[in-house]
Amino acid sequence: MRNLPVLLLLCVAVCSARPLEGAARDKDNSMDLVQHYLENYYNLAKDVEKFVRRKDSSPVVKKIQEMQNFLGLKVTGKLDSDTLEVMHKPRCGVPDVREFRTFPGMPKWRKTHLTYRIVNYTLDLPREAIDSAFEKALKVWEEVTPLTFSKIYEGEADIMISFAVGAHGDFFSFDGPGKSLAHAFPPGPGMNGDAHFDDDEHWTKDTSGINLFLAAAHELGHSLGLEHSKNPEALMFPVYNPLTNLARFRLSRDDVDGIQSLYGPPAASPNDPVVPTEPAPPETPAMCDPTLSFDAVSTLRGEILFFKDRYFWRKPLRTLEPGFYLISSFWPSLPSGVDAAYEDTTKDIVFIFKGNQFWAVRGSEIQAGYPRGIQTLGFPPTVRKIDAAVFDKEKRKTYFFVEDKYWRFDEKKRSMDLGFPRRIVEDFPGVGPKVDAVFESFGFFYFFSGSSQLQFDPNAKRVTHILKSNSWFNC
Ligand code: TQI
Ligand code: CA
Ligand code: ZN
Ligand code: ZN
Repeated sequence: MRNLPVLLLLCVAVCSARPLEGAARDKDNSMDLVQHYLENYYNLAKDVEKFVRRKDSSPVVKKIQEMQNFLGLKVTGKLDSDTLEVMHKPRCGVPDVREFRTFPGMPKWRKTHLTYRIVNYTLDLPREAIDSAFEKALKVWEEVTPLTFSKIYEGEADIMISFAVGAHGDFFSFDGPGKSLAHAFPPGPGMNGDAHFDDDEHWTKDTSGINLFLAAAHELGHSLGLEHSKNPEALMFPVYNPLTNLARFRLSRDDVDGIQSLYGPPAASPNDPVVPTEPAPPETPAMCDPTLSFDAVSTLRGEILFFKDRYFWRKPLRTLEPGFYLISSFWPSLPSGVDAAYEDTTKDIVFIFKGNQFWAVRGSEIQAGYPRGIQTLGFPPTVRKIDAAVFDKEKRKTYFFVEDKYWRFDEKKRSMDLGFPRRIVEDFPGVGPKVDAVFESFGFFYFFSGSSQLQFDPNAKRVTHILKSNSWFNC
């Protein structure tokens, strides 16, 4: 136990200054007790070694102070007799740790859609790594609240993010490498909500320096109204923890409780179960499940991508077994549960739709300037989402399916053709009334609806085959 010597020193200091009464309270017993007490009720030990130590205060002293503060004792940071006495009292097993906190007056954003702007960039990392760190950090909070964020590139955003050194226009100058790493202001107008990062730190993608994603997630917690938590498991714990397992990063229950105390949980979507069940880990779809349906299907450079929830299957035409991947492992900023996707083979771009937004990806790269609103394609505001989309390379037209209608987009003119929407049943007899997904292969359109799939010949205007949705997977 690495912290035992610390306790020993402490105890020697305390004990020699003021010997403890009572024969039973010999040093060894007391130390065991203190150690156990702080471990069990104040989360000591498990985390002590993990944290970067601050110059003035060892974690043990901090824990003692925390406990004294909570129990209304004089905050000395020392094991004085009052403190030891409390520790000897019988206790019930509920930890005393008061956990998340909000700022005085509980400031929070009075709207759910917030803007952010990355005003400048550190040279420590490539721009896209910085964009992605902030995107991922915002997503951490977005996933557990009704809040949504969009990035702006000029003007005043709710959350202005910047890198600076030394004095930088607020009362909290940075201080060269180490110590103060970053800070952020609670919600409100002007400088409130903003987050500043010390450019004298070495910002990294991993944890060799200060991990930008972790710091951003912590500071954005402040920007949204969370103060520090006493729970050492929490992202909002006041100490940067370089041993965080980034691959398995999760908000703690305490962070979620904290942010939801301000904003509530995410808005229910129509597909949510009526009776809230356990927050069960999301199910992994099985490719040979006969009831399998897809969110969207598209080609990509001669392969077929089948999107489902947070995942997609990738099927090169020649290989039998498709690969199965997390969407976020290919495109970290894409959402899960996409609505539609199509490949414009002439541009080598796949367009991916969710809600009223769409993204353009070339290979693994999201194109600059996305997401855009679907209204920019010519949809009226009444169209809230697209069910399916497919590109016809001969005519260079894209078909968008929305409920029981479809629209035709001219990729050369970049505008919607006149005379649309039309009813799907009129021009795609046998298909619909609604479709989940569609893609094109060797001149055929393949339409998906639930667990069935239709091969459609657009020239003959008829269905040529009825298949199961997962017929491409060689089940
Ligand atoms: N900066 C402190 C922090 O962000 C500043 C601060 C102290 C603060 N008390 C506050 C901000 C109360 C808002 C409300 O906690 S720090 C990180 C980082 C720091 C930075 O540089 O000491 C963490 C402390 F950058 F990694 F997020 C902890 Cl996790
Ligand atoms: Ca610093
Ligand atoms: Zn500042
Ligand atoms: Zn903080």
